[in-house]
Amino acid sequence: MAELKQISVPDIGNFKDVSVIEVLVKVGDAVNAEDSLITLETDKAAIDVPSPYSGVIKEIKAKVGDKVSQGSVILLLESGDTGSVPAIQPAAAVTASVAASPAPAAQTPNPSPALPLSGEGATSPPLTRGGREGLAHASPAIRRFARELGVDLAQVKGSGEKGRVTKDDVQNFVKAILTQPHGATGGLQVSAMPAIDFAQFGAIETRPLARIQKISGANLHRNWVSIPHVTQFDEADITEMEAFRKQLGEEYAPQGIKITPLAFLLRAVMEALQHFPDFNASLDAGGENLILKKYCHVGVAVDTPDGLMVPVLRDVDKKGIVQLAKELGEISAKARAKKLAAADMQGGCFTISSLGGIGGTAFTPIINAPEVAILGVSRSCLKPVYRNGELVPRLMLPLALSYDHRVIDGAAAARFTVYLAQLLADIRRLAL
Ligand code: CAO
Repeated sequence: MAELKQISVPDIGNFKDVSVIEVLVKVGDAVNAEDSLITLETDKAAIDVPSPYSGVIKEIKAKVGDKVSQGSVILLLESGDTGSVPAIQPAAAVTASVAASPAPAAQTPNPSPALPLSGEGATSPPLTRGGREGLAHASPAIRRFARELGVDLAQVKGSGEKGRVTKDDVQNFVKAILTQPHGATGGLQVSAMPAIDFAQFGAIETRPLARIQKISGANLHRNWVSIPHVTQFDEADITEMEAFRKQLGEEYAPQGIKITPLAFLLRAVMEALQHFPDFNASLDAGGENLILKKYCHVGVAVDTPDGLMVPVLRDVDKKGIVQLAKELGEISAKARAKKLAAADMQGGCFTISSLGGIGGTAFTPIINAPEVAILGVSRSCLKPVYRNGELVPRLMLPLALSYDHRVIDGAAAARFTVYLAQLLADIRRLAL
């Protein structure tokens, strides 16, 4: 007949007031004799307390953070078994100690290279990627569970206390791998970031990332690891362009239109895209064909208090500089006011990221896939330039073109930036 049994901490050697670091079961769970119920952590070892009987968990008395000693009641179990509570053998504790007391994550060296394996070289089973399982912070029961599923614990981010890997973490890891679209990693296999308890080094504050940062962060990461980026640098002499821009700016200021260098850049980029159509293109999903676009929509990176957004200006080839300046002002204001619709950010052919209003001399922008190139613009600077036998002061604009090397050759990229610089240096060409 079923009987309600009180399960308590068995003989755990000389340890007293030991922390409960994980409760491995919940009310209603059916367990077999020897299944792990809770994990305790001493200063030397993590120890799983096994169930002495099979049965169903009726009530849990211990919770994470409790301090327990031999005899402390852990839970109530309804069981038909008879028998006595087995003591944990010292040998078991020693085994646990070896398996589960890693060096703190922060000091764990990562022997694997950042992007170690190609698809071909990856010979390990799908869920075991690195062989660093012995260094992960997890209880013996979780290690066993992970081993049964073929999960390399070093790949699993622990959400438990001090970055400890829990059963849920292992399950979520498996779920994430199984629901990942085929080929999503493009054959790249990277070892997981170690979970570090920064509080061990000093005071900290935890602030969740903004929603936009989470979304754009995932896209940036994908683009960065899956596209072979090269960045071509150049400079454009915008001395004349600036003089004209200022004149135009004064004319349109009463109408509330701010003419910034970016409006000229949009126009010049459009001309360059028409001259070099491979830059106004995307690879198809299979990576076998280049889709050349007959339209010209250009995205502009906008810095908002919640993170980076990239609204798209439509039909740039059909608009003049003043119209582009007006739309740029409107769309960046809309982005900052969080009023952009999804459609405002779709369909871009190329992106411009301008940090010129802020400063800096150069940076390497990340391509906004499925586009194949992006132009980074830094702050213009007055420089001595050697011309016709003498040094003359010229206003130079730094350009950085990141391109997808699967689609664009280095020579084509250099031609593109040279052409762009020529257009900006002699804006009469923009009217051609
Ligand atoms: N060199 C020198 N001055 C420049 C310049 C350049 N390359 N580009 C702009 N400026 C000047 C403008 O003329 C303006 O000067 P005044 O106020 O004296 O007229 C000032 O800098 C500010 O310009 P702005 O930022 O208001 O306008 P913009 O058209 O240059 O840029 C926008 C608009 C929306 C692109 C910009 O505000 C922005 O958000 N930039 C950041 C983009 C970003 O975060 N990129 C990084 C992506 S990767 O993380």
